[in-house]
Amino acid sequence: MEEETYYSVRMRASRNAPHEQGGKHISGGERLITYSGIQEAVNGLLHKGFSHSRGTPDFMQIQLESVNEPIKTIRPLPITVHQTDTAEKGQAIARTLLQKAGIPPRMIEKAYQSIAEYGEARGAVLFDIRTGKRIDGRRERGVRVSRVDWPAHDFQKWAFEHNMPENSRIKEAHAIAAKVCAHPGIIAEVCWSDDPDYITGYVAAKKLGYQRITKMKNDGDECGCRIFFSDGITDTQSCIHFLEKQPVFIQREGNI
Ligand code: PML
Ligand code: MG
Repeated sequence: MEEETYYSVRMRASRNAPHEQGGKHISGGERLITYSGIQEAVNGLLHKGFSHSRGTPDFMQIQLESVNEPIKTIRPLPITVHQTDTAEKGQAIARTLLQKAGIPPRMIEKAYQSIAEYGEARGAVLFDIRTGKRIDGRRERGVRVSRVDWPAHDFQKWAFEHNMPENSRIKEAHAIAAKVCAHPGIIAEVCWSDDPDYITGYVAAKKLGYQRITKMKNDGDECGCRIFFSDGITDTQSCIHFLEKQPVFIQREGNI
């Protein structure tokens, strides 16, 4: 039987100029689908970019590439929810969870001291917990986790079983967290959105699963953050290559 070709579709949208010319980041999105899914994916990404609380973009790029490498299958992380009523309490829970994941408190402190700078990156920051330094070398671009998707039927079942809303934000956050935690050199991730109307974030770790924290910042705040904590990565480029280029499907059941 002929293998079906998969395509990576990526969208990025900004305002005032393209990102690389200093425009404000509005939205981004990723899909990994077959030919028959391209139309729906492009429409969905177009809609996502143009219905954003960070503003209306005047630059958008939608890029399509065929994927030739075999697709790896990864299980979603187990989920725990922490209900918080203030950003301070939410951030305190996040720090405690990062410590439980194995990050020394002084390294958590060090990362948090640079949150304002790290939040400026469009993608994620890779932070080495042995040296306390950012190691991705990507400046304002950061690392963009790509080529990851969660096929609709499997995600819908998962959302139903876990009593979670069936929306693309939840799907993408869980897919990214599962891919990131699957890298042997990354021990945890912390993330909260840069969208002013979205205050929920999470800590994810191999040891802890996806720990959802319902309030990590105040309403209206456009400062988000995504940090991957690495421990003992010797080849940073291969880690970034995995995050950006390794095709991955999230799958809750069936053979892997
Ligand atoms: C984002 O919107 O960029 C990240 C959202 C993270 C939280 C998703 C959730 O569990 O609600
Ligand atoms: Mg956003």
